[in-house]
Order: sequence, then structure tokens, then C-alpha cells
Amino acid sequence: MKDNIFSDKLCQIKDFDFDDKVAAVFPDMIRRSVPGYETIIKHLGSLSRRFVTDNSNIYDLGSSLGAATLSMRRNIENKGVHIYAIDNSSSMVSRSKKIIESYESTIDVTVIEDSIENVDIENASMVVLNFTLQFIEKSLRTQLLRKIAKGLNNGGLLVLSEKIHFDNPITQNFIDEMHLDFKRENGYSELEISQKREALQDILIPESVDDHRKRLLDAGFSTADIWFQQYNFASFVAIK
Ligand code: GEK
Repeated sequence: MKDNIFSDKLCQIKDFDFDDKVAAVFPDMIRRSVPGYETIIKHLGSLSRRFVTDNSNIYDLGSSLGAATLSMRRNIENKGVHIYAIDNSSSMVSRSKKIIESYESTIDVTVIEDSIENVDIENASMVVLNFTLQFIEKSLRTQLLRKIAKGLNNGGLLVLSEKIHFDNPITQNFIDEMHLDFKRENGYSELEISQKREALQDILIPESVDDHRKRLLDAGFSTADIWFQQYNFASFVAIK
């Protein structure tokens, strides 16, 4: 279904919410808004083949409709693996349960409606934060990454994908323009782009690559590198 949420002029722009309207158009919205999204989803599968171990857990934190979960589940050949997909939007959770159930697999998936701040991470070989940390209050981010590092087994992998900010204003400006061009090329109007931007401005807080890298290393990861970047969207791999 096509994302037309911000296409008409709104009298009042409310903060962005992952409600039923958003969940219904989410695959179209994220594909047309986030450069590289489909590439990242595909490669979560190949990363899972390399990092997931027998008898361990995988956590997909902020799982939306389950795209990352399904990509990993399609690729894993290990025994005794359990995937936990967690999201605090009831609309996303109810839809993702149906989507995930519609594919056959021997790998168990539990979809949980909760805030990722509340969930215990244990015996994990892979954890995914695919464009979710950016929605968590800044002051809670370090604590969350520490919990993830603690719950990962040695050699386990965190994939952290985020919209990023550049400290250099010249770079920030022209790369932001390139992202806007990407949205225009994908059929979003100037009105849609500006209304969505306003709805997201206090909700999605991007940070710089240096801030992310420093936080990952402080939180207990032994590596923190970028494996993919397009414009102001980057995906880090951090190994415990
Ligand atoms: C994908 N990973 O398709 N606790 C749990 N869920 C949260 C929280 C929170 N505190 N805050 C936000 N969310 C997905 C895409 S979308 C990214 C992730 C985007 C959830 C929110 O409900 C939404 O489903 C998701 O994080 C962010 O690979 O829309 O840009």
C-alpha cells in the first residue's frame, strides 16, 4: 500500500507515531525514505549466516513488520536458535505476527510487544537495531547498548543502522540535500517531505559516526565499524 500520510496539507502536524496508518504503509514508506534499506535487510541474512551459533538467541529490537527477522530466519541453518522480535507499537506487532506466521520455518520466532528498554537480552549471538536507536531518548542509549553487550556471547554481533548527522555543516547540508533528492526521485512531494520532517524532528535524533563508535566501544564492544553507508544513513557492525 502506498504511503500518502503526509500528502494533504495538515492543519496541525503531530509528532510522528508508529500507529495503524503508518504500519499499513510501512514497507513502501521505509523503502522510499531510507536509502539502502533493502540492501541492509538482505545483508542481515548473510551476516546472520556468519555470526549466529547453535543454541543461541537473536534479538530484532524495534522489529516493525519483521523484515530483519525474516531475512535472518531465511538464512540461518543452525540448530536451537530462537528469534525474539520486539516492538512497542501494537499495530506493528499485530501485523508482524501475521506476516511472520505466513512463512514456514523450523526456527522459532516470538514477537513481543514491549519497549526494548524493558527486555532482557541473554545468550545472544546476534542483535539487530535496524533504525531503532535513533528513536530512543539520547540519555538512555548507552544503558541500552551496555545491556546488549552484556547479553551477547563473546564473538556475538550487533548490527546498528541509523540516520547519521555530520558535524561539518557543509557536509551535513549537501548530504541532507542528496537524501531529499532520493525522496523526490521516489515520488514524495515537497509538502510530504516538509510535513514528515516536522513530525519527526523531535522524535528521530541522529548522531555522528564518532558518537556512535565511541558509545559502542564504551558499552563493551571490541569493534565498531561501518559496513554500509549511503548519504546520511549508515550501518555499523560491533562485535563483542
Ligand atoms: C526494520 N527494524 O524493518 N521500544 C520498542 N520499539 C520501538 C521503540 C522502543 N522504545 N521506539 C521505537 N520503536 C525495522 C525498522 S522502524 C525505523 C524500524 C523507521 C519501534 C517503532 O515502533 C518502529 O516499529 C521501529 O522502532 C522503528 O528493519 O521507521 O525509520
